Amino acid sequence: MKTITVIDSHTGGEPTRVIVQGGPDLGTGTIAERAVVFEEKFADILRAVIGEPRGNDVLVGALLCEPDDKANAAAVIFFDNAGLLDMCGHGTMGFAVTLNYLGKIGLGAYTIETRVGTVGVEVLQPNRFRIKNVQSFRAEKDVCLELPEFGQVTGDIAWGGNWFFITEQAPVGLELSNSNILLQYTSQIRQQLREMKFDAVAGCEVNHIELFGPSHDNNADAKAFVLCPGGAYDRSPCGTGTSAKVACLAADGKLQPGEIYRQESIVGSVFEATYEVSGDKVVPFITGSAHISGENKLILDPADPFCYGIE
Ligand code: PYC
Repeated sequence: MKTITVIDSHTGGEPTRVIVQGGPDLGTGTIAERAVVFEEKFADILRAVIGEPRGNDVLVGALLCEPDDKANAAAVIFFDNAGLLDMCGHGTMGFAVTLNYLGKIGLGAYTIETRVGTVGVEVLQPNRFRIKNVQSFRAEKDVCLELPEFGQVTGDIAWGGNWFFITEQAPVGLELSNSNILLQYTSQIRQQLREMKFDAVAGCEVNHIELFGPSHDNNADAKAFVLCPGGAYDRSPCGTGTSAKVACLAADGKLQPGEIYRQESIVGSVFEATYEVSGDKVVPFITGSAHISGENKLILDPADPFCYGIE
């Protein structure tokens, strides 16, 4: 029987499961190259770790890897039930709290390789982290879509380590009790985007949909609902989504470099963001809290008909 050791954590309510032992051997190369090997040769392991019956649609997985450049603390490949994720903000905090729990890092600043670039992570307190994300930018403004059941919606397309469609239009309030209708709405937006081509997106899918509304929390500037690629909504304020939003606010002149913007999630957790200018893009800094929630040895029994998940 094969065993895989995972550490579970959550960042503002959104779970991250880090494979710390027993993961696949991806050989050598950049973390982007090793991510391709993971996806092409070990999709069964990905499903076994993240999918039912061991996991669920909300879980984000992270494979702890050796860094290609020893100056970096670690390398990581993020994934969910739909496959690989480019970057993951809440997941980087979950990864950092895990490295801290394992004694691999302590308070201080580190760099971590992801498939879309090296990111910084500062351990401010044992459960508090500040990420320096990849360069982020708005690619398209005021993209208009016609949805079959909800009519017209206009939004921006922005990169924050993943691709986002960002809109302030929603059919109902951004409340947890409305999550089913918000899922239907954002899924229709995503379906519509699949049928469109955007040069700036370079053949990738705009696979995260981010809705904005007012926050009723004095500690936040806006509230977000984010549809993730696998069909679940992000319980955290979404680190890459906050980065994409910051890029849009910066492009509109609504947020100045160094000024603080606070984004609330649908469950009430908050990320704090600032940015620095980098040419015609921005470098977002996202601060949030993550907590360890479990340590588990997964058992992969070849006699189990659902050993590699339910397809
Ligand atoms: O925090 O960037 C994020 C994220 C992406 C998908 C789920 N969370």
